[in-house]
Amino acid sequence: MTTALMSPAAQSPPADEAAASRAATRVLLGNWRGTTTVPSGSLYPHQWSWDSAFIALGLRHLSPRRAQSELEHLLGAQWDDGRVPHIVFHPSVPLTAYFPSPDFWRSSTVGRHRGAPAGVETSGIVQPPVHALAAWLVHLAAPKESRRRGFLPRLYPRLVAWHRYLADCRDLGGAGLAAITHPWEAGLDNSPVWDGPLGRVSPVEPGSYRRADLDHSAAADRPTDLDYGRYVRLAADYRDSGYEDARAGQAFAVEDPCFNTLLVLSEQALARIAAETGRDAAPHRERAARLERTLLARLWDPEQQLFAARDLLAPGGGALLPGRSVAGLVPLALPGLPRALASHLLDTLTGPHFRLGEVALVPSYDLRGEAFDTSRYWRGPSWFNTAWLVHRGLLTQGAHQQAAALREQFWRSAAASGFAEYLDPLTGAGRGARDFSWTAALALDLLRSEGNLT
Ligand code: 9WN
Repeated sequence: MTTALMSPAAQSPPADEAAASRAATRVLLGNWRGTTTVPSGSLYPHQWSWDSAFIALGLRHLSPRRAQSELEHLLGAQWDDGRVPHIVFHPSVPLTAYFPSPDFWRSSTVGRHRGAPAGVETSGIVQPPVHALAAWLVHLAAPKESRRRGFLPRLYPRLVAWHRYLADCRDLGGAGLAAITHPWEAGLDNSPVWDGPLGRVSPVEPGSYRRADLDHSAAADRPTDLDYGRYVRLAADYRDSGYEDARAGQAFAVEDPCFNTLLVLSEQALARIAAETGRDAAPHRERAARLERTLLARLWDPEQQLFAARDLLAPGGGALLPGRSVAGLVPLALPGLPRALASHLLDTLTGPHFRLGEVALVPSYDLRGEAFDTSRYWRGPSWFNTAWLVHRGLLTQGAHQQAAALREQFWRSAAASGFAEYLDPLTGAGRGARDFSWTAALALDLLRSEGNLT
């Protein structure tokens, strides 16, 4: 697809902001594959679900048309049961480029009875539902063009079906929240918070598959082989069940605060989309309020002073998981968060466990936690998408000074690290892939949005 790009200098930002903006634009142009953007040309050469939502937030400042295409293509691969797959595979990329590949998931055959599309291969698991929020923000960037193309009216039924899938098939705890059944579904794959529930899963034989990620990234920056063995077991068992979501069949079932906060924000966005397209917004507003109340009641952890994930399969019928993860700070972005909880969360964010302002961005895991690791993936390193969510949370709670400081640190470290996938929180050194798409997209978004919520 050919689409016109707005000049990166259109809003004349100061010189070094302009340079960062140009560099971020180059990354996004380089990773564009005609209808979607790959998260990384080397490590992740397909389309990922929550990546595309974050990428669209950057693209909307360059080409609203490309931002729309990113979301349209992802939702075009939605299954008839409403699930939005976490990966949509590019057919021209060799099977060996990424594991697990299409011949592992076999969506078009094994997933057929759940309505997996016939013409495209996808994974069968999901990722956090940030899409309706992204669609709304993409619309706001160019409302006329969005209306002309019927962007929201076309997306709305698909977004509704996506949220319905989560309500109907993933409410495994029976209280109304969505449960994830694989750590990859959290997006924070190897967070130490998963160590307990994941420890109950028996890994597959080490020689039964080949990791492609280690061709591109240092082993010390990535999940261990033992974790991978367990990820593969969970995914293979889910596939072999025919991608059925009964709680009885799951070896891992967790209600995650980041996933569910994004669901609340997206349901609120659906209300706005419904109103904009002449539909009834009230059911979405009511559902968002219900979800928010349930999240506050079920996932607030008064001992750790942040939100925690609930392990639905813990002995005794469920328990909050120990360990402070950045996922537990994401509810700061809830506009209805009670003042007292917001104040506790801000204390946790600035206190010794996350040290906002003293370390690089926001560590993915408690700096004082036993499992904290400066370089291994989601076990400590600071990631840009969760920092963007915390930044949104700071704005939502009116913490404007802290938000402004985080915004500045964000785009500077994004550009200085070559748009790294993640950072060592103690040194600020880049880790994982470079030219990583959501790092560039979200830096661009903060540079262009000047610290407001739209
Ligand atoms: C598995 C693409 C994805 C992100 C996830 C991140 C990582 C994949 C992997 O990369 O996960 O989905 O192979 O490690 O953890 O959040 O969406 O960027």
